[in-house]
Amino acid sequence: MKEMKNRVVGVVQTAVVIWTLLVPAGAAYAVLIDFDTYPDNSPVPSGPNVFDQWASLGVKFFDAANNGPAFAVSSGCSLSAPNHVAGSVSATVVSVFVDPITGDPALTDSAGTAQDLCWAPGEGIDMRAYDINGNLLGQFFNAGPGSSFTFNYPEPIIARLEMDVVGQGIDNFTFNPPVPIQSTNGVIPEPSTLLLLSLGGGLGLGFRSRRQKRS
Ligand SMILES: [Ca+2]
Repeated sequence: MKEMKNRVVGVVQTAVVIWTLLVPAGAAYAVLIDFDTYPDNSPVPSGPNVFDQWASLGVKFFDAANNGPAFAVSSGCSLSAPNHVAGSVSATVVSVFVDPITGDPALTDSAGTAQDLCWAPGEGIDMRAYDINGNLLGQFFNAGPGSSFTFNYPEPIIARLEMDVVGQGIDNFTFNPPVPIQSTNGVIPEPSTLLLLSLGGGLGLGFRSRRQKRS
């Protein structure tokens, strides 16, 4: 019996050691952007006001047609009130990942978005993930009220996400903190990055818990 207890204690201690190795102090967690406030907590006004204001968190947004700002829309349909986001001059909103310190291009292993709560058949967000060389990594047509979808990869390879808005608004955009490109060349991502893959997948469920009626 005593031997059994020692064995259990040993297993627990080993698990604690592994957890400590996998989750270093200060490990970063997925970033959520609701487009309702900027990183300094000031409100995002309606209009073409979604651009590089979140660069300090590792992402910039723009309209694919002119590389100018995307459009914040105050709407009762928004998943998180008051805003969701659409293009200013086209239907395609682009997000690029950047080093929060230098602003240089960076890569993430997980990125995606949810959409607003008012949905009709045929509506949705056509999402495409690209690597740093412009190669298409994955495509998904995200459809459904408040539906969330996230691209996940075992290493940071997503440089850019394109989102075609089809009768919907982008809201509650989420991604893992990007890493500078030079640090990923031939280097295996940190275990904490891999761990976040499994944690990040559950975020969308929380988004769907909020329900609003069409205004
Ligand atoms: Ca929002």
